[in-house]
Order: sequence, then structure tokens, then C-alpha cells
Amino acid sequence: MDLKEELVQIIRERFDLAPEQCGDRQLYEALLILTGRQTARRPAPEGERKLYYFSAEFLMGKLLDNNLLALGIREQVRELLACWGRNLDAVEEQEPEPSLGNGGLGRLAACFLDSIAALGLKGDGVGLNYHYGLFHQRFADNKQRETPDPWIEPESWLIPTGTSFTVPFGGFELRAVLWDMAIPGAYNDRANRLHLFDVEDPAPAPETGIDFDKTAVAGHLTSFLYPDDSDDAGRLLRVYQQYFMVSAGAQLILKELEERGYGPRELADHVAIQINDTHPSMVIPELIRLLTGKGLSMDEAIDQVRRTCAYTNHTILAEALEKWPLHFIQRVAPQLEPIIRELDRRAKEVSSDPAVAILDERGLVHMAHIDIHYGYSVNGVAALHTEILKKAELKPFYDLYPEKFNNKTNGVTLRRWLEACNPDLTALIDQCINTRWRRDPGRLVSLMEYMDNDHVLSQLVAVKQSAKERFCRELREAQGVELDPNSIFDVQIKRLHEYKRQQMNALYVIQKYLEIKEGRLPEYPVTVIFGAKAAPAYVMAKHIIHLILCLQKLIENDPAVRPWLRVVMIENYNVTWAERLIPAADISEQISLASKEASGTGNMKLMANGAVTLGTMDGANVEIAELVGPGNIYTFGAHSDRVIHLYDDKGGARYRSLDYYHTPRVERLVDFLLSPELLAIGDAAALAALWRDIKGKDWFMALLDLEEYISVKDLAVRQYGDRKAWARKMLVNIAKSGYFSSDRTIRQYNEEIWHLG
Ligand code: 26V
Repeated sequence: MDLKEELVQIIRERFDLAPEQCGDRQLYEALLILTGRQTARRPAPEGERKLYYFSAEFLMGKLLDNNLLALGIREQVRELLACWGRNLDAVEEQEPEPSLGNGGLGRLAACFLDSIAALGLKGDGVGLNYHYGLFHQRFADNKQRETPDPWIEPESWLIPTGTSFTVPFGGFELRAVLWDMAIPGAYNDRANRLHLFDVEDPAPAPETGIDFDKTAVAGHLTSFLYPDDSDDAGRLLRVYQQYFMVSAGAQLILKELEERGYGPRELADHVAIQINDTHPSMVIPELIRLLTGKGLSMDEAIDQVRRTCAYTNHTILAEALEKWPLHFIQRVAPQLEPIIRELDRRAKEVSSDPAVAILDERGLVHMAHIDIHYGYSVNGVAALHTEILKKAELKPFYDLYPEKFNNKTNGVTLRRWLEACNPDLTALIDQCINTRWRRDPGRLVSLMEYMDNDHVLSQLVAVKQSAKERFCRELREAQGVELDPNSIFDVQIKRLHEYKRQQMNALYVIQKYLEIKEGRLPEYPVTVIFGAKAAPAYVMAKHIIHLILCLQKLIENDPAVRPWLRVVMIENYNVTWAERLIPAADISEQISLASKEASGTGNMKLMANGAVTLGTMDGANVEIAELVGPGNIYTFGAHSDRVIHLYDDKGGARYRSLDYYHTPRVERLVDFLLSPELLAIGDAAALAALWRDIKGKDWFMALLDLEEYISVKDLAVRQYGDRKAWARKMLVNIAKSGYFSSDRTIRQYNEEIWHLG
């Protein structure tokens, strides 16, 4: 049966309608069934060793477009719908975005699944099926409000598998029910799977907001990603989630191993486990428990696990390095306690340095330390990040096990982040260098030959302009905000965190606002666009959102400033908004305090779509700067060595924000937080708390880099005026972005860590 016949039949069976009579919703459901059937027919890739990628987050984004592209039927479906008078884009609007992730780590996991499948490697994801996701963000009274994000509909990508496992908790047990999402490979006829475990009897969403009874573990275990951990019940729930995920995942691995005809002593020969940050780290003691239960000695079990598990570190922020009280683990999974104690005892035999202990004197279990002692690989996610791990954060471990450490600079799938989200730019690239770059993104570098081609440069500018106009339409429809597509789109999109320094960008806005009020107009109108969610319990992050929304309103209501400067914060920023905004960005804000951003991946997506980076020498920005050269990026700020030195002395004592506050320009900007203009709009207590924090603490040193940031950003705005010179910068950025394809990253993981064969 051909595609058209199959689709017509699905529509008839399901709705008893002819295609022309269907609405977008019905067509969406029909396409869901069609792609579901097509991927279900695909076998898994071949391979001696199978990868399991364990992650608490998979930030998948909408899947219809992606899956049609991977199945190679996107254009055919588009034409078919057009014959019926329908538009595929409108049908795709029907799809809810899965809410299974939070930020960079989760989106990276999704890009990796896409690349693993595209390269035909045998590898599945393992995670949890959160019913209400992270949360849905709304703005009210210039503040973030959280509501549940119930993304699972009766018709969805989730495939029931009929498989389930018993997870033994202290005092009770739960069934972990397995749901799958199919991950079709773009250049082959195979498909991998994302395995999502769920409780049998999920609780309904909370009535108001996202608060619920966190002790009701059986019903709420898979309600939310990262439930509030400001009390013990919340922290315990996270441990329940983690153990549920890894116990069910480990049981699945051993079941599949047996089905493939291998015994438990052959685990390491046939399985590789990638531990994505420390949320899945309990998979190590859990596998040891299950293997010893199958008759292996402790030595044998540890040996198998040590040759199976590899760990990726995604952050050096101390507060994000997980340490669980041993008594939590005792309560959640008492059977792991003796194993963790034994692992700790053996680690202490290897080194008596307390810095590498698994169990510390306060009774905390250092999850990353389990991974490093009992895994065979430890990787950072950008060159600078890996160097900092080796030289500073994990130095005692590097001294013990230098052979385990390696770098895998992150990447992004250009199928989603260029081909799918920016068809006009894709067509222009195809027209210049033909389509081979799509499979081999390194070939984008041939675009460098068009540096002096005025025609191509002006087409590039035109493509960017139409992307900006499209984004303006989409934002108007969604949020009723009208932007000027002829202004510079200056874009900062990422989770809200003090180290990412959205507050520094806000201080730039204040500087421009005050200049314009004084009659000093910028060289070019600028629109500063933010997209960010703040963790619900992260008070300072919420204050920063409040400041940005107040600035948005202040300028909105000021006809003298509006033509020159705008601020807009996108409500409920998610993958779908990123796909709309990234093609439209002119400037990519990557302004984290040097040493704090492990890599960044938004920086790569924006670069591939022709945005020019304005950034610190942090994370993968360093590699971007090396690739594009100094004329095609704007860098500023203290270098990581200096920042690390400033933190060195008993936690930040060397940096005194007041020294930087007391300069004429800076003081005025910071004090504007308490100006009558802002107080007339915002919440005085929130603004004052933020003002006090920046002035008196400024833990992530926004004031240290502020003056240089303002002058470099002014330079970028000035240079934007030379449209041709700017178009060259865009071209160089696109041309050099091939290195940041996640296909390259995954090849390196496979060649240097997984060896899937
Ligand atoms: C840690 C915690 C700690 C407790 C509260 C909830 C929570 C949620 C997530 C995390 C881990 C955050 C790690 C993370 O997302 N790192 C990001 O990983 C990206 C992919 O490697 C990288 O590009 C970003 O620079 C890095 O911040």
C-alpha cells in the first residue's frame, strides 16, 4: 500500500471521513497513527554492544515533523495535504510538546537520541514519563506562575509495551510500567526507542498550581520532573524517582541481555550504559545488587559494572552536584545501603583522601564519586569544561584515574535545528553547496567560498529578515506583542540562573533606557528578547524574571523609548519557541560567568542559524571563538582562571561586589532597580531583594564584567549597521557550525567510549 492509500484508510477507519472533510486535529491524529505504524515496522539497528542512555530528562520537542523527516516522507505528506487543501504546518500546531525535560542536559539527550538513530547505532534512552512535566509558565503581575503541563493526550507518541518490572522500595513495592517512544533513524530503515517508565496508577494533576502531597509516592512518583526539593519530602521523592528509573532500567537491561542469549557475566561485552549527570548514578549499586543476586561474586559484579558504565558531568556548580544523605537511601532502597558502604570501603582502600570518598563524614553519599570510581569513563562536555574538571573540580580523581577522563564537546542535531526549523536558510545553503552537508555537516565550511559573493550575502540578509518577520507574526498571535522586525534581535534563551547572568543583560537595558531618556539614541534600534523558566523554588531567579518583565512594561508604555529599545520575555519558553526564535536571532547572548557554563548548546543552534555570538570565554564559546576567528564573534569578560582565582579564597572572598558597584556608571544602573519608575510597576520587596543581592553579594560577578559587556555590545550594535560586513559574519558562523553537529559528538562517544561495533 502506498502512503496515500495508507493515510486515506486510516482516516476512513478512524473518523469515517474523506480526507477533505477532516479538520487539522483529525489529520494530526491520522499522521500520528501513520508514522507510528511506519516506525513500528522498523527493526532495531545491529550491534555487538547495545547502549542504554540513562537520563532524568529528555527534552524531545514536538516529534511529528522530526519523524516525518526521518522517515523520508515529509515532503510527500506535505504535498498530499496540500492536494486536500490543508497545510502541514497548521496540522503540526495540533501537537502538544512533550514536557520531559528542563534545559540543556535534557535537550542534549534528545539530540543524542536523534544522532544515535541517524548513525544506525544500537542504543535506547531510559527515563521517566512525567505526566505534568516540568511546569507550564505563565506571567501575571510581572511574575512567573507555575501550572501543571499535562502534555499526554489519549493519542500520543507513547507506545504501550506490555512490559513492567517490580521496583522494591523500603516497606512497599511499585510496578514500573514501560512506555516507549520510537526514534526512527534519518538515513536508514532502523529505529531505536526511548523507554519511559511510569507508575501503574498515576495521580491526577493538582487542582491549583503545582503543589501536591509529596509523601504520596505511589501516585505522584511520575507527576513532575524535579519536584520542589526545599523540604525532606521533596528530596525523598527525588530519590524515589531516581531509584525507580534505574531499578526498572537495570532490570530491562538484564532481561534484554538474556533474550539476546548472553549470561550476566557477559554484561560488559554487550552493554554500555551512559549516565547523564548524577540523577541515574544509583544504577551502579543497583546493577551490582542484581548481578550478585544472579550468582556473581561482589568482585565479579563490580568488574562487570565498571566495564559497562560511563559518566558524563554537565556542571561544576557545587549546588548541582548531588549528595544524598545515606539515611534517605536507606529509607528508599535499603537493599542498596550495604552495597554503597562496600563501594565506599573499597574506594577508601584506593585512596584515603577525603575528597574522593563516596560516603563523607556527614553521612552524605557523593553520587558523582560512585560514577568515577566504578565507571570506566568520565567526560566533560566542552574542552574548557573538561580541563577545569581535570585541573580543579575533580583533580584528586584525575590524579587517581587519568585514563578515565576525556572530553566530548556537545553538539546539536542540525536536522531539527537547521533543516526543520529554518527551511529558507537550508534552501539557500543547498543552492550554494548542494545537499551533501546535511549528512556531512563538516561540508558547511565550503560556504566560506561565498564570502565575497554579494548576491549570496544579500540573500542571507533577506532570509534572516523574513525569519524575523515570521517570528513577529507568531509572537503577535501568541502574546499580542508587536515587535519591529527592522530592529536588531538580541536573544538570550536559556534557563534562568544567576550564573547565566540574565541580570547583566537587564542592566544593559537600563543603561540604554537611561541614555535614550537623555536624548542619546543608539545607532540601531534593539529588541532584547528573553526566554527562560526559573525553578519554582529559586527565589533570586524569579526576582530576575520580575525585573525583566517590569522593564518590558516600562518601555512598552514609553513612546520616546519604544522605537529604539524593546524588551520582551516569551511566555512558557520551550523547544517549539526555540525553533521559532533561533532562525530570527541576530545576536546570540552567551554571557555566563567564565568557568560556570559547562558547554551551552543554544550557542551552537544560534550560530548555525547565522546569529553572531556575544559571549564570555566560557564553555563551548571558547571553541566557537577559535573556529570563527576574532572578527566574527564579540567576546568580553574575565577569563576562567581569574574567576577561579577570585573564588579560591574561602568561597568568593576575593571578589567584593561593592568595589564594582561604587563606580559612577554601575551604581546608577543598579540603583535604577529602586527608581520611582520601576517601583511604580513592580513589587518593591522583590526589586529591593535583587538590588541588595547584586550590590552586596553578586555571587556570579555580573558587576565584574558589566562595563566591558556594555561597551562590546554597543560595538556589536554599531557594526550591525554595516549590513554587508555583518552578513559575512553570519556566513562564517554558519560555515563553521558543522563541527557542532551532534552526529560528530556521537561518533566520538562511540569510537572512544561505547564501542558499539
Ligand atoms: C541539577 C539539578 C540539581 C538539583 C535541582 C534540579 C537539578 C536539575 C538539573 C541539574 C543538572 C543540571 C546540569 C545541566 O543541565 N547542565 C547543562 O548541560 C548542558 C548539556 O551538557 C550544557 O550545555 C550546559 O552548559 C549545562 O549547564
